[in-house]
Amino acid sequence: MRRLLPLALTLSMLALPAAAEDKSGTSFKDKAKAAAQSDTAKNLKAQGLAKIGMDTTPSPAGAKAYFIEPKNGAEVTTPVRVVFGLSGMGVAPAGTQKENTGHHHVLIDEPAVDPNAPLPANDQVKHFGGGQTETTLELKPGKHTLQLVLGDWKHQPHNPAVASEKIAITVK
Ligand SMILES: [Cu+2]
Repeated sequence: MRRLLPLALTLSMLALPAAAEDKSGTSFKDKAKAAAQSDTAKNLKAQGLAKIGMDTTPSPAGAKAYFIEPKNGAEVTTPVRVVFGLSGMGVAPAGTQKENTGHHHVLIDEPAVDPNAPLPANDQVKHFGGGQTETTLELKPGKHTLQLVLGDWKHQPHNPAVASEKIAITVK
């Protein structure tokens, strides 16, 4: 019983502003409260999206990454000069959070990568976080595949991903 009484008082106090609202319309305080609640809802939504790996940076429609060099099917000698092409977006160094930009990555011989996570850096995934638009690769003789994938400021592919077709080359 001693616990029920304060609860009843609290409830009746909470009911009062609602009654006032009915008479005078929505007060500024209520609007602020509603705004705070909707911010909370937005934050919760963002957190939820982040949890399922959907916090990717959007790419504009029609953005394309492509190889200027080498051409698909080319026979080349090592070191292989690779020139990156990008249209519909701009190149920005890693760490620079700017709309419709990213930096290039070259994927060599089809490494498994998660499109919803920052790209790893290893022998098969090369980052060009300085904003480079070309490089030379040391490749062993034989057939190789190359693919360009643009990453956002945190090295994560955009949504939808901006990636070139996979090209096949033969190193002599
Ligand atoms: Cu990167």
